[in-house]
Amino acid sequence: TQLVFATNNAHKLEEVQAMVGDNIHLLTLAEIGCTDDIPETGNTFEANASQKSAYLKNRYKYDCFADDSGLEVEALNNEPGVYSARYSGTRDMEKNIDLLLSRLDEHTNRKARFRTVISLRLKGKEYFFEGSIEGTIGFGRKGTGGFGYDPLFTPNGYTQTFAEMSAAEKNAISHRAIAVKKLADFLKRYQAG
Ligand code: ITT
Repeated sequence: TQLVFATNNAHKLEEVQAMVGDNIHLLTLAEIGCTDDIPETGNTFEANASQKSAYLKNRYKYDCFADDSGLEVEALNNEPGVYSARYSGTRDMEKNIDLLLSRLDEHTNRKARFRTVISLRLKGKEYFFEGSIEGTIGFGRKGTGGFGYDPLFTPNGYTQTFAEMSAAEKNAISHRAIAVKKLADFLKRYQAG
């Protein structure tokens, strides 16, 4: 199967391709000649994932899926949430992480969760798959792997941040892994029946 993954985030692409294996060949936006800045104006992960997949489907007619994801921090009323990629007003993750740490400064409640929502568009229908993982936010960065807020996030039951884990370890337990497993199971059943 070939399926277009509507993302400009190379880290997401790498993670998801490793998760789905060779059965599904993920086509990138570059491979289908799309260099558009896909609009993302929703207030929820669902709305944004849906908006991204709809844009690609309408404009390029490909069956495709999109991932909208982010970090929800309990003490910050679930910020940065859908604003995770541009929390500080820029896509500079150093600044985004600094801002998050400073806003959490006076808080002892460090609980957070990562969430992913996937919108799949297949033969005129839309399907959603989601995943989340609970954990805590550290007081500084730890580790150099992964991307985004990974150096801050330690999943419950673990002692390492996502950025300290190997890619294989993160990809076995992450919010994205949970959502992608549901997507892959769906595609398997879909093709069988
Ligand atoms: P696309 O919309 O092109 O897919 P994006 O990076 O803009 O790429 P989002 O709008 O979904 O993606 O923003 C998600 C942000 O949330 C991302 O830039 C990271 O800062 C953060 N994030 C998402 N998943 C993450 C993960 O597994 N580890 C760390 N941070 C993550």
